[in-house]
Amino acid sequence: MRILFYSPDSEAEIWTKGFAEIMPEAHLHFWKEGETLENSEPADYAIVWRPPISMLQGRTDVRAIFNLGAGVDALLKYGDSLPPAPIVRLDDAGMGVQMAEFVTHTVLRHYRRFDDYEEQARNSQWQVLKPYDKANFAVGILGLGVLGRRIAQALQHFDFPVRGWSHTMKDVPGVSCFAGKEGLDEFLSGTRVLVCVLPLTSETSNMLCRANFSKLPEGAYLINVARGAHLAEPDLLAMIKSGHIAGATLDVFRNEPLPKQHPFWQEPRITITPHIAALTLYNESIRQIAGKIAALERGEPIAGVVDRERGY
Ligand code: NDP
Ligand code: OXD
Repeated sequence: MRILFYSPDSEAEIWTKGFAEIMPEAHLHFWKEGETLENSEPADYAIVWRPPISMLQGRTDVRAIFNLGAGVDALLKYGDSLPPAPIVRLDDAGMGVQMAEFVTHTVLRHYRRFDDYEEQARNSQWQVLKPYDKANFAVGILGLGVLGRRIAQALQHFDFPVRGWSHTMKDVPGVSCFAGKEGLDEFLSGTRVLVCVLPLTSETSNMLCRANFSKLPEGAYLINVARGAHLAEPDLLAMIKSGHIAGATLDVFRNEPLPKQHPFWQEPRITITPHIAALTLYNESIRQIAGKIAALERGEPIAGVVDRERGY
């Protein structure tokens, strides 16, 4: 079995070794610029992370394209230039627990005022601050999918009121659920910490904007772990300056790496991390993809097939 592979930021040797252990029949071929179906051997499957379209365009050989991440926006942006093969995303694969760690840490840091205490410590200031009231500290999660639900579960352990917003109505124990455009305003009006873990689609792009921020209570906090294009950047800066938004932790940006001259770096109420909220884990991803290839070879259905119309 021949697998066409592209993931420029990760280590080829680890993938080769990992697949060799679990799928000895598979040969991983690392795609190089200039290779097309015409001038290279056919492949059975493709495994990719943010590939150039020249890698995939016109490839009628691959039976499925596996995305080495949960978000498929970097693939779907190519539209009809993509081969017709099913696109399969990573389904948790160890990312759920990382997201839960990242978001829980950030919520606790803000709720327990560690961000304020860090600022005080920088000024050698010893002062006890008024604690926030947990009953008024609801965490609202935009996106109640694989990762959003895992985040909700983790926050519930600390007794935060948790709300979630999705496309179709959900029933998640202990979570106040809202759905669709008609449920958004009510969801936002009771959300003190807004967590974005939505896929990037034409419907969700720029959702984190002035109009929606205005519906949050005064002093709300933003955590964006989804995609940079969800956020209207000037709107966030303006809302932080006005005091309506207390601060934000941002893991994803329109341009990554975030350029050195970007104003976010100068805003002390914004905490920046370099797209690490949930990293793609080698072993978990290899196991999941190998299991799905085996299922496809047996003619069985698999989870995580992307709906191209919906965009996720
Ligand atoms: P899922 O597909 O499992 O979940 C997506 C959720 O978003 C679903 O609940 C879906 O609703 C909801 N949704 C989608 N569109 C809309 C809409 N228009 N209105 C309301 N709700 C909507 O995705 P995952 O949880 O696996 O991943 C989510 C995203 O997290 C990824 O797409 C990626 O962008 C990001 N990510 C970021 C990482 C990082 O390190 N920063 C790492 C991994 C992922 P419904 O269930 O009703 O369809
Ligand atoms: C993903 C990501 O989508 O790493 O998995 O951002």
